[in-house]
Amino acid sequence: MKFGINTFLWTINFGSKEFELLAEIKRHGFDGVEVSLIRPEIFEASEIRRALAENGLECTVCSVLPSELNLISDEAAIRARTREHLTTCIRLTAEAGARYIAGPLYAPVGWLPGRRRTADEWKRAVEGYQELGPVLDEYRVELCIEPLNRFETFFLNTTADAVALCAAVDHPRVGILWDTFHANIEEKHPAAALASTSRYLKHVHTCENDRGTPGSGHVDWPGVFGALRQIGYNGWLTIESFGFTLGDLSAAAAIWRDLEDTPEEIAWRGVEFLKQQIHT
Ligand code: LER
Ligand code: MN
Repeated sequence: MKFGINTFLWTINFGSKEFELLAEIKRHGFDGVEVSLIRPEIFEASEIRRALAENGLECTVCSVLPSELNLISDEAAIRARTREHLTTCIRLTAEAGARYIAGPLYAPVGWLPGRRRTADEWKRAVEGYQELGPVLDEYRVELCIEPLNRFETFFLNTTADAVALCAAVDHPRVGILWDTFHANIEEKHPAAALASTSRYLKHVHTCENDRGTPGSGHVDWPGVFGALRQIGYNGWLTIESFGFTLGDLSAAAAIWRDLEDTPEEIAWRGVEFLKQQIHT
C-alpha cells in the first residue's frame, strides 16, 4: 500500500506557494501527495508534477465541484458545463502525473435541497459518468466517486449506494473513494461495508472519527485493515483532514475547533500509526 497526505490540511488550492512542504512530507515517510483541484484555471499541473518528482513523491488528485456546477442538475446546460469541467480536470490530473481523481464529483459539497435524491438524479449521474468514460480511457485516469455523510450531501451517503452507482455506470475506470470519516457516520458496520466494495474500491481516505489524527479516536482500524486485506486492496491510503482556519474550506468540512495542537500532527503521527497497522 502507498501512503498519501491530502493538502487540504494546509490549503484549499495547492500550488507553488506550498512546494516548501514537500521535503518535510517526504521526510515523514509519505509516498505521495493528494493535491486539490477545484479551479482548473489556477491549477499548476506541470509545476506540481515537477516539484513532486524532485521530491520523490507521487501524486493523486482530490476534487470537489464549484458551487455553480452539478452533474445531476435538472438543467441540461449545467450538466454539460460540469462534464466539460470534469473533462478538463481529468486532463489536468494526467498532466500533474496522477492516475486518480477522487472526490464527491456529482454535486457541490454542502448542497442539501431538503429532500431525497430522485430517480432522475441517479440516472443523470450514471449517464454523466458513462459519458466521461472515453475521457478517462484517453488520459488513463481512474475516477473515484466518494460517498459523503448526510450533512454534506443528500445524493450518495452509503457504501451500498456507491457500489450500486458504480455497477450501473459499469466502466472499469469508475470506482469508489471510501473515507473512514464518512463511513463512521453512515455505516452500521464500516469494515463490512468496506469489504463489500470489492472490485470497485479504487482509493481510500483515512481520517479519525473527529477528522483528527488516525489512531486517536474510535475508528475500527483493525476492521478497516482486515477488510482491505480481505479484498486485496493495494492502493493509496491517504490521510485527509482540513486546516483549522481555512475559511470556506474549514466551513465546508465543518471544522470549528483545533482538532490537534497543529495540523502537521495529524499528518506525521497519522502516517506512523497507519504504517504500524499494516504490520499488525
Ligand atoms: C469531504 O468531506 C471529503 O471527504 C473530501 O474527500 C473532499 O470532498
Ligand atoms: Mn474524503
